[in-house]
Amino acid sequence: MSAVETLRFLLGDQLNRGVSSLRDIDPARDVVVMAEVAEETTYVPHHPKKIALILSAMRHFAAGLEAEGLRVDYARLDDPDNAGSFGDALRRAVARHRPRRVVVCEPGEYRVLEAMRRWSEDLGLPVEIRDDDRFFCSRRDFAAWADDRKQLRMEHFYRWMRRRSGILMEGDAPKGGAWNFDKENRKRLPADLAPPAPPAVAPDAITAEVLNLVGRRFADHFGCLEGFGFAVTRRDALTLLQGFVEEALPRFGDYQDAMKQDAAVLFHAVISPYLNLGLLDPHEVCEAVEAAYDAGRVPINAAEGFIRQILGWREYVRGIYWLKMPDYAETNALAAERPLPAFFWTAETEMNCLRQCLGQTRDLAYAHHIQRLMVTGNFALLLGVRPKEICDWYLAVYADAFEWVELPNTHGMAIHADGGVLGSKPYAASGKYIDRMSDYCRNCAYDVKTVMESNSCPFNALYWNFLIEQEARIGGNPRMAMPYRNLARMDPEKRAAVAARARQVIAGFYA
Ligand code: DLZ
Ligand code: SF4
Repeated sequence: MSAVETLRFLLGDQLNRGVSSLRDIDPARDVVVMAEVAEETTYVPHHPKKIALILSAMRHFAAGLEAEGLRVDYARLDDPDNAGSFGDALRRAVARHRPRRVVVCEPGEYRVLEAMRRWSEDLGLPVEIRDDDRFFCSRRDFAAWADDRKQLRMEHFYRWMRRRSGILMEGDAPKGGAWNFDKENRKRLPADLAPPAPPAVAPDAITAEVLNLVGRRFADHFGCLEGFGFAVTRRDALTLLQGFVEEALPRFGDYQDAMKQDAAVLFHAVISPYLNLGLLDPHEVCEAVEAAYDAGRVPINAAEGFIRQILGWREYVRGIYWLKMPDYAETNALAAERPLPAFFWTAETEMNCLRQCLGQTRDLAYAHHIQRLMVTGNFALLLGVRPKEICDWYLAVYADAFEWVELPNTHGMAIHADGGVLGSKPYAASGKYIDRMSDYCRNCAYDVKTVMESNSCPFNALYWNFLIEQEARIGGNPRMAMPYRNLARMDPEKRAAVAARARQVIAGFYA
């Protein structure tokens, strides 16, 4: 075997043949190193389906590289001498192959980047950390965009990205005549409208082996492994993307924010795990959606709403993450100090909206954006859960959660712990919002219409109590003017009674 020139260390969320660390690979002299390691599977207690998805996708990707004639040094989690961490795995691979240098693509998490920056010194070898250019906007370009702005806002960034990429543009003008059709993404779901069957791929032999391993090893993690249906190859992920564009996308725009009892997916794509692992590329996803619009197969509110999530929101949160880390994770602008209630890890609660969203998270490692933002996230915001506890929960339980995307969405968007870096206001809402956007309240033991009764919806007392407790911090925010005008109409006795009712409700969460 010829001497090894370069080790190319590939992480579990870099599963794309075009990734920067593989681009100039020399099949004759280079070796790809991939490692399933205990530290990555347990630094938060990931959902078993998420672990299975990542390990199976890694094994399929490695097999594809080998089929192409590349050399892959692959460490399995159940190898008797498994290294335990990325650093150890690489050290051992360097000892085995004695390369001249190591090439990696930058990771999606600050914790891992910090470790990577020490590798060169630890190994006594050049370690080249390359940009992750699977995104529309590089970290450098985002920093330049953000540089001269007092306030960062997604809508400004998104329009800049539309112009820059030419996506959904007709010359200088947005297709459909407007930049944003957000107001047309909020329809209630008609009771008689049946969504298409949720996407699913049957496990093959490699996945079956991984499911067996994960079932044995991570039985104590929250989440159920049965019914695993994620795609684990690029080919299957592309098939699911195509199925989404044909079947669900036409209605995605209308019902993007809707929620329905016992229907997890509705008209959503569930492609975020594949995008975040590298199986799908955001450019091809946007192109597929724009082509469907151009061909007259989907309305503008669907195409624009979807593209906004990928070209706008996803890129924006990544930009914020890298611009603001590591300090970003430490902020606690609303002084939230309560622990995460235990039912987040069991789904056992009488609050139907939470039982639905938590139960489906346990079963599928999936919830759509409004379930995450307006049910679980809103609840954590109103209750004042410690930022790190709720962020680690999201990072653990969702199949698509990697820190670059999870942290800004939770810490910034959902619980406003960043004090408004990412979004302009806290998305605080009472039960009324949940009732408007779902059928959950109709099936709930609590009464969404009242605040003070023993069976009143807990979100209602929590909502008013949140406004009362946070008045000094957010009462002056112009975007909170309306809720604070409503609060101003509440006399002092009523305020005290609401606060007392909230204390009682909160005590119940920890009983
Ligand atoms: C999330 C995850 C898990 C569960 N397991 C592995 C693994 O065994 N090997 C691996 O290379 N990557 C894994 N990952 C993804 C990493 O945690 C991810 O690459 C970093 O958090 C950076 O985004
Ligand atoms: Fe949730 Fe309140 Fe509606 Fe029950 S009544 S489903 S707790 S919002």
